[in-house]
Amino acid sequence: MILSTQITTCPLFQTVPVLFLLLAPLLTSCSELYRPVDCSDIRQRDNSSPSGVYTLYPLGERSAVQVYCDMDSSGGGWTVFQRRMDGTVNFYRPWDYYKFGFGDPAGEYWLGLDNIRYLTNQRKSELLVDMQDFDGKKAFARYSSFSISGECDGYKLNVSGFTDGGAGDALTYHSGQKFSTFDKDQDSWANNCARSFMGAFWYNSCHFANPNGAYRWGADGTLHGVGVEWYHFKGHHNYSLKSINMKIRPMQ
Ligand SMILES: [Ca+2]
Repeated sequence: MILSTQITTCPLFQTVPVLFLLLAPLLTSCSELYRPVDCSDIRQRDNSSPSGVYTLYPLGERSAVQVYCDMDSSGGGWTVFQRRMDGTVNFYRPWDYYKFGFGDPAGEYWLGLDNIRYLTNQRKSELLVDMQDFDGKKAFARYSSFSISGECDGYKLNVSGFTDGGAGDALTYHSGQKFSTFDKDQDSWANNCARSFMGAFWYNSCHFANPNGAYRWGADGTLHGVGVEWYHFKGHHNYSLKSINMKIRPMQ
């Protein structure tokens, strides 16, 4: 008697959760439809969205990544892929960190070459580089076209269309270069630029910009060219900036 009760009741009790599981995707699909690819999507959906950390999906639902969106500069909608501001994060890291990203999206971080590749490959993008020195002087450099190639091509940089916001053009020199870290030398110099200048970048032979260099708190000529630098802004190679960030937005 007990056995037969168990046999008849168990399937009944199981029916409800099974049905619910089958229906669950339908019930929740509406809220899951919105998966912004970049910060311009968020801006477009709600133009009062403030600057801050958001979750983006550069390559579909399984590619969630936390990113800082700049909603204030030049109309907003900028996806920040590189950010230095206080020296709290060590940027002297090997290849895999630059490939996949590191740091804190609310502070200093690098989004990762794969994500930058996805974003600039899907949508033609422009680049804005904002910077500030320790005297509070601000400047920017803007480029109407920015993209990078895939890993098998060395994440080669393609940047053009410079507009001067007081920072000067320190990046065109790097266009056409592959990305280099201290453990993966793909630069155009006989020696290792990343090791010599304590950073990771699209080094040529070697740099006019070193945004991922050592955070050195301003003017310091003790070691040449190793700081967080944008040569044409400060006019020499021995000034490490207070802040710099690099961000992209689809062409409008
Ligand atoms: Ca080399």
